[in-house]
Amino acid sequence: MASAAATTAVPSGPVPFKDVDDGTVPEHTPKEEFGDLVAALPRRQQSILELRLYQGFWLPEHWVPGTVVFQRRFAPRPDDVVLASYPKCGTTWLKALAFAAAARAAHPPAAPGHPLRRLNPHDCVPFIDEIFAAGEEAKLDALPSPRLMNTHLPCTLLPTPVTAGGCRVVYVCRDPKDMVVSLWHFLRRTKPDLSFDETFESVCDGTVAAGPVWDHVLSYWRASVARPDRVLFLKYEDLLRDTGANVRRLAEFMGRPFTAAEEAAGDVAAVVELCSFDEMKGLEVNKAGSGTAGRYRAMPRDAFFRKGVAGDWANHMTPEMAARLDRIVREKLQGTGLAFA
Ligand code: PAP
Repeated sequence: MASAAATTAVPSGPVPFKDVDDGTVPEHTPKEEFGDLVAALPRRQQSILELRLYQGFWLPEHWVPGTVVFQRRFAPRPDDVVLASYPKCGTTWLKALAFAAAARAAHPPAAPGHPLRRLNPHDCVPFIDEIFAAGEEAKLDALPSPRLMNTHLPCTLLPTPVTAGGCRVVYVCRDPKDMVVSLWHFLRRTKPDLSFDETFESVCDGTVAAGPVWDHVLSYWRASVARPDRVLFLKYEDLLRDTGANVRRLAEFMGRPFTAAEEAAGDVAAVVELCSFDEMKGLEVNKAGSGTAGRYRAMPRDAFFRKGVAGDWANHMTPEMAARLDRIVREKLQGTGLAFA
């Protein structure tokens, strides 16, 4: 007689993280374990956030313990895909696109019951360092392969087994001017009187969460140049221009290229449609209330779907401000082969 193990179908990933998160909370967290390390780091207050300078980047204080444990204990699987981004540069969209493309065999993108129609993308793809911050890495271990996870950490802060090529990394960047605008609107959901100028200045001088932004972008750019087979570098503006072409690149990079039959069946277009701004913004799950996973627990879900365009900076900053930020970024990126148009 076949054993139960042999007759039970082995689940295949990626699966929505929220569907497998049993809600258990460990007794001890890295916050206690690394309290002294955090307290010894240089500190700056930036608007609502307490920042600590950790290995060259200003991290929100509450990110640091999880980052340390992530660096020390994360063991990538070869088929893992880590989605990386600077905040407000297309994280939510990339999570949706990558999940829809990678899980399309189990969840056809046009299906009414697709997980992305009932879960916010942040509930499908977990923040890795946050899982480590909560001491919940057993939940990551329990995820079936291939796993999809994400981080806002720069490439130089990722665990060595990841930067050594132990898994694939997909990075999305965005014109920093539009990032500032998006960040300001997002932070205002928590601090309505936050001035745009304050947010802008913090980005320009680098003391902003996960900043300086140019060092963040360059860390992944350099990695993608050195190891294009391991690090895929995407731009939000390119995704807007031709989402389908980038979904194909993404699927191929993740080791799941669209077949001719899938192309003929319109599966690429179905992924694009499912993850489109209007579709995602219109879903009940992304309109109602707050309560995405972890870090964004208290954030209204609609805060992740504001406008979804390129060039909104022109409605928020003077030409002088735009020229100043452009100049800073241009100088920092000079000679690297990377530029924002
Ligand atoms: P996060 O880092 O906090 O998760 P992130 O998703 O990177 O945020 O950024 C949110 C931006 O992506 C918002 O930009 P905006 O403020 O300029 O409008 C949001 O509207 C945009 N966005 C979210 N989902 C999509 C999507 N499906 N298509 C295009 N843009 C999107």
